[in-house]
Amino acid sequence: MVDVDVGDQTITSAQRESYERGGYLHLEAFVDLATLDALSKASAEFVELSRELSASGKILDLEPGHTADAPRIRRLNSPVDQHETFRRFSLEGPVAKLACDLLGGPVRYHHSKLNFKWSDGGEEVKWHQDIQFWPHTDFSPLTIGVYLADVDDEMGPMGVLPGSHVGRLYDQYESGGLWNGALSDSDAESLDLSKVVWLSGSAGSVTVHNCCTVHGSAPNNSTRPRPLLLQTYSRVDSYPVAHIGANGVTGALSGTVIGGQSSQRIVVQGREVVGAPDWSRGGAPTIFGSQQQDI
Ligand SMILES: O=C(O)CCC(=O)C(=O)O
Repeated sequence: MVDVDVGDQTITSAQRESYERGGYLHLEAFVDLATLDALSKASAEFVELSRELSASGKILDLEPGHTADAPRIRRLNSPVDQHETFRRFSLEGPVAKLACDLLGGPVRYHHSKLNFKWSDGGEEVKWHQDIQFWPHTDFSPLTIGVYLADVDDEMGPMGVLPGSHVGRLYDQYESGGLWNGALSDSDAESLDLSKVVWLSGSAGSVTVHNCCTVHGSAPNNSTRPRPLLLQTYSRVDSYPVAHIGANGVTGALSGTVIGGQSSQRIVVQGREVVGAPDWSRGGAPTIFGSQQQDI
């Protein structure tokens, strides 16, 4: 369990309603300059680390053209597990508080990533919804993105389709049965993409999108990388469904409860189950140990 400073609300009720209605939010100047500087320094450490690598690994996902002299990083995986600055920021900092404010109480951290979208052609992210990647027991999960640099329209900012979070949940497999992780061309063509909102913004601004919101981003055609630090949280009574997609491989800190406690209550088919404590980190006692109270 992690405490967050429960001081002032990070958002107004109008902003929360706007998120609930549209499935997204964009807040300018949300992260202060000192924090932003610390995040950028931590990020730069991984750029240096990448110079020693010639292929993607567990920590860094590299573009094919990556070299020591001209790094091209696609993603830092699970920054929260890689660096104390990222851990503190995502689990105790202003974005954790924002998640609590948006979800109306304690939250459960799920995963994090830092998408660099490198300069001069850093790759597009096709239209997709997140919930199919890591289904939960409800649709509360949301992802908060923090731009670590100023991002204009040329740099492939996050694009969201307002209202799509209450619409259809798409099958993101290809017709041959391969996982594609994106809407099919025909499903994408069925959407009114003229309504997409492109969330360009200055360093320190944040984007929020619900797990069902259709979103994506264009290639980065500028000369500057577009680092976007993303972290996902759900309501505390929402749980990832095991053995589907990324659930179970989202890092050692996945499941951390922020801003309160978990009552371990879950509603399944309309019936409330008061579940046992979380033994995923400490190992489960046997029923004998629990019943004899010698755990
Ligand atoms: O980096 C982006 O522009 C979008 C990232 C995203 O949607 C994802 O990684 O799921």
